This record gives sequence, C-alpha cells and structure tokens, in this order.
Amino acid sequence: MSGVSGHDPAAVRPLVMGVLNVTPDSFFDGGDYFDHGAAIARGRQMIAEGADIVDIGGESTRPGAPPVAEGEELRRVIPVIEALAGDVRVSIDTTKAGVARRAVDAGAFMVNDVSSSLHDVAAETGAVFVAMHRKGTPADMQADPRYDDVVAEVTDYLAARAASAVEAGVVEVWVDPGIGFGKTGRHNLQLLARLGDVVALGYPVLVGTSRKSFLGRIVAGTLDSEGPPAPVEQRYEGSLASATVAMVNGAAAVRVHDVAATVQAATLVGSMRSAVPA
Ligand code: HH2
Repeated sequence: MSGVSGHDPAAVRPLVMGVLNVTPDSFFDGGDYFDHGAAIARGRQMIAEGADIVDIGGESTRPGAPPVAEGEELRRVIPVIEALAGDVRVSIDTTKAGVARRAVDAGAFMVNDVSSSLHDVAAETGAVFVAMHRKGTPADMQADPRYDDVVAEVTDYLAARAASAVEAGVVEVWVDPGIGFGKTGRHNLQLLARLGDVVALGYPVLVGTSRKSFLGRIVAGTLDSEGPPAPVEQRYEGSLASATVAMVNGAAAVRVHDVAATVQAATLVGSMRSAVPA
C-alpha cells in the first residue's frame, strides 16, 4: 500500500514523526516552542535530524489540559505549518474541523485526530487521516480506565473508525492505539506487546509512547501503584526502547520528541527487515 503519504510497508525503514507542540502547556515540550520563531527553528532541526513527518499541534491533550479556542489554535499553528510544509510532510494534530481544514490549506498532508471524528474533513480535503483510540476525554480519561481485553477493544474500535473513514472517501487511513489515552500502564504494555493484532487490520499503524507517564512509572517502580512516575527527563531511554518495540512489532511510524535517536533506531529496524530474505 503506497498512498499519498508515500508510505510503503515493504520499504526499508519505519517513518519517524517529530512532535512539535506550539503550546504553553504540553506535558513535555510545553512552552519551548510557543513562539513561532522557536517552533519553526525546532521544525527545521527535526528535518535536519531526519524526521519524515512533523506533527504540529496547538492544543495539549494531556489529562486536565484547558480547552483552546479555535481562533487561538489557528494563530498558533498556521504560520508554523506555512513555514515548514515546503520542506517536510506536515501533519496537523487537532480535534477541530476548522483547524484541520485551514491546516490542510496551509500545506498539511495529514489530519492526526485523537478524537477520531474528523474523517469528513480528511475526505473533503484529500488528506491522510489518522484514527486514534481513546477512552473518555482529557478531563476524565485516566480515572480508572477498565477493559475486558484492551487489545481486542482497541482493535475493534480502530477497525470500525477506519471503515467509516474509507466509506466517507478518505484516500488513506492510518490507525493508532492511543498509548496513554484512557489506559493504565499495563494496558499500554499489552498494546505494545500485541501490536501485531492492530497491524493485522492492514492499515499503517502509528504509535506514540514518547515521554509518556507509564515510562516514568516503570522507572520509578510505580506501574501498579498510586505512587508518582519519574519525571519526563528520566523517560528518554524508555521512549527510545518502546518506539523500537513498536517498530519491531510492525508500526509503520512512531511519533516522538527525540527525533535523531529514533531515526537511528528506525534505520536499525529497517536494516533488520531487509536483512531477512523475503
Ligand atoms: N499523543 C499525544 C498527542 N497526539 N497523536 C497520536 N496520533 N498519537 C499519540 O499517541 C498522541 C497524539 C500526546 O503527546 P504530546 O503531543 O507530546 O503532548 P500534549 O498532548 O500535552 O501536547
């Protein structure tokens, strides 16, 4: 399958999507790139480091994040998309139809929608659509999430959302299990371990574990307790390791803050794939 994104699952290496949050409050890079100049410079640095896609967001999805008005979200992201889209494939990380539409007009090729509700906009604009699983909303999603079988539930949900998107006329659909969106640390680990079930749906799979709190829980030994996770600065190694696990288990792309190191890991995975006779 080689669609408008140019992604070919048989090609040598998984794609690396760099995270660029033009926000004051994202959980890892909040405030670092809130200024347009700083955001554009970071985007250019990610391109130099080998990012295949830069994912630009203007509203944090972290638990409890305050909502951002559409006009403000547009003000944050559109100049950055316009500056970078000529040099790299840009995706827009939004749940608002108006923002998605304007972002595609400004040069974005992909709508990355954590609410899985914007397939009509993707169909209308010809953009690639990422359908992500989440349980609940940012306000309540981490309040005791429960599943009978998290992998089966997430896989069934993604199959249904992807089918609706195809039916709506989306040219290319990707799916994402939504690590950390209404899931405990154990749920996230089950999804990584059994990612093959999601890959078997036949759509390119995107996975985002970068700097997320379950990695801090593993470092702190609090995976199954109420104790605090280790801070984001101590989640680099787990981010790289979990992105590598996702790629080995069939992810077509990983969404990361640490682009240079992940590109090296993706190259290793790609080299490993091509070393095995077909
Ligand atoms: N995770 C975040 C945001 N968008 N999109 C996809 N497809 N998959 C993800 O796992 C995902 C996502 C959360 O990370 P981040 O953007 O770094 O933080 P914040 O939401 O606080 O801006």
